[in-house]
Amino acid sequence: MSNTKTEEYGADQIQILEGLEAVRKRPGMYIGSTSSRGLHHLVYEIVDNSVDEALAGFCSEIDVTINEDNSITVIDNGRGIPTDINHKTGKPAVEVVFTILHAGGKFGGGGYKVSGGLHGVGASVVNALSNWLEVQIYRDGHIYKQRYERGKVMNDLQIIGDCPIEKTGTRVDFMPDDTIFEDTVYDYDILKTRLRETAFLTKGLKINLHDAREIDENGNMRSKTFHYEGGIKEFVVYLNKSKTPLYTDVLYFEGTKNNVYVEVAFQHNDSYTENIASFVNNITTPEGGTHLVGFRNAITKTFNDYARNNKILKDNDQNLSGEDIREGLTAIISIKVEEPQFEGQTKQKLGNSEARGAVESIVAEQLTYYLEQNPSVAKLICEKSILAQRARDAARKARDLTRRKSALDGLALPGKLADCSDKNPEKCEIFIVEGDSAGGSAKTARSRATQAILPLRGKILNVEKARLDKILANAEIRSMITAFGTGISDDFDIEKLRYHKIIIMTDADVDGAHIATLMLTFLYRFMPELIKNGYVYLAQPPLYKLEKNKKVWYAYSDEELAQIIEQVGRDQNNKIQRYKGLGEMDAEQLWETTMDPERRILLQVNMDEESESELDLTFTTLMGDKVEPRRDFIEENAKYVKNLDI
Ligand code: TSJ
Repeated sequence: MSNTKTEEYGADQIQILEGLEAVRKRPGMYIGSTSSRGLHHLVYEIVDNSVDEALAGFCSEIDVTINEDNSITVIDNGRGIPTDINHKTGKPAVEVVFTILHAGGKFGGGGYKVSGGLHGVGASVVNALSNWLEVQIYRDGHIYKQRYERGKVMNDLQIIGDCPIEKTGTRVDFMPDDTIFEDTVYDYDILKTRLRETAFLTKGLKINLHDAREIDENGNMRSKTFHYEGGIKEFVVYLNKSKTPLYTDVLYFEGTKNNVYVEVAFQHNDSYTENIASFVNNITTPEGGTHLVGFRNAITKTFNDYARNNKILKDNDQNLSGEDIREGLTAIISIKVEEPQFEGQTKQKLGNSEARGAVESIVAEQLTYYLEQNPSVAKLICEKSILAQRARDAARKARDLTRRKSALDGLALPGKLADCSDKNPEKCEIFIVEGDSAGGSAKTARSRATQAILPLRGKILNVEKARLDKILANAEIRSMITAFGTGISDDFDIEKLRYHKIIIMTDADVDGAHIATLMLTFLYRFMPELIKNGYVYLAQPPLYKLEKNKKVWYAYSDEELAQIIEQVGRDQNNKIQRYKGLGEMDAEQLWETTMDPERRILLQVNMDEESESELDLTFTTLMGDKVEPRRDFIEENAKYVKNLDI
């Protein structure tokens, strides 16, 4: 499976560093945050230990359960955490694992091999941050158990029963500490996404997720199993599911070099965007690093060599650029190294230099062979790359043109824009409004000094489905670019941004959600800095208006409407109007409910490091070519899109 077979492991190999009080004092240092993200991180920290056991070749199945009380149970069928006495501490190895920070061979070399956990701190941190935690070990025909509360040992490791000698494994139950976490309710979908990814990255490993809070009519828990014999090859199939692949094979190469185990899988689809996710020891590296560079170098070189040797590129033709070859490419790069070095501000970029050479030579060698064996696939990719190259040239010309034009015209703002009078970007906001009629109301309603209105007609271009030259020719998109003032892609300059709030205002229905998504896709692809800096917002128009005895209430959700009805009494004097679109509100109502900074609700669109790749996936599903699955997805998630916290 991989190169991580463990050496002889004993209780003595565990290193001891420091106590757990530090963790409770500064939890953020160990798990990143005490928000919902930190809460979910606890589960990954535990599960990663079982994944290590699977990577070592001793565990084939993991069960994760969200219990009714939001405690978590993780069970694996590995060898069971060692129970023998660690000579440095005089305590059972398992107790050391749970009570001493950084215990486990993670940092000691040998013993444990790390799979996950960006913060790589493990079981003791989870223990320190749990109201209670219980571990049970099936090993040597016995069932061992120990309980902890807020990191403190409650009893010595005990044998509580016997089991067949061949039954082995580890079970951990824990309850996150509600005095530490802001929110202690687990989200099934968050765990589902992450566990699916873990299963893709660990081929053959079966992971079952259960939710005891949701029981169906047959009395069964909501459950899902992830089990992929094809590993990352199936990951690529999954990512391209809503796309049209350019050829049927998923290319898959694997090998070990310089002590680096390398696996890559990829397939082109007929879109124009590149979707590459890279991992080191099952940890995502959103900022790439040496392994990604190696992959890029290998495919650029190999395809150029192939195209030259086979006269697809003539002597006078310029080389294909990496970007051209990666157009429409979906790829997973997964490597395993003994001592990963993470670099950059967020420690999400691989630094190990040996990884570049390893990935580069394994991919170049095996891809060269593959292309020779599969000339029709080779030809499809080369031809797509050549088209991409031509489009890129055309786009450059188009962009040069727009650049020159705006230089001549000064700030040639779009005709449809009703700009604000204040010129201080920090005070200014721009509403991007769906439809001319809502745009009209918004122009009447707005506060002229600081609020600008840009109405857009109908759906904007889906930038996932068009090449840059076409995108730049689109009138709605050009209006946005000129209104913002920043330029795009290489020319992008955030200093020139004219508004520090970009507010997308669409109808509160499925179409509105779709338009908002198209807009966010555009911003994400071409001006990600706007999202990263928190300048992008979604307006929240109300869903209902309730009128009674000349008083008016607005409700932004079904629950809120129910609350208001309860408050005012349920009788025939209640006049309830359901808003189907912004157009049904007059200017005053639009102001009161959605635009007035004193009263409105805005959702800020977030893109933080860890979810960056997830955002990509969400958007790809939303924006795929095949209309049907996309529509289902949007309908299912219309609410989610509204509450976008990507
Ligand atoms: F996080 C944790 F420590 F609490 C935890 C560890 C939680 C869960 C659910 C499982 C595990 C875990 C640890 N599963 N399997 C193991 N394996 C070992 O610790 C182990 C077993 C045997 C040997 C050996 O050399 O005999 C070595 C190791 C590291």
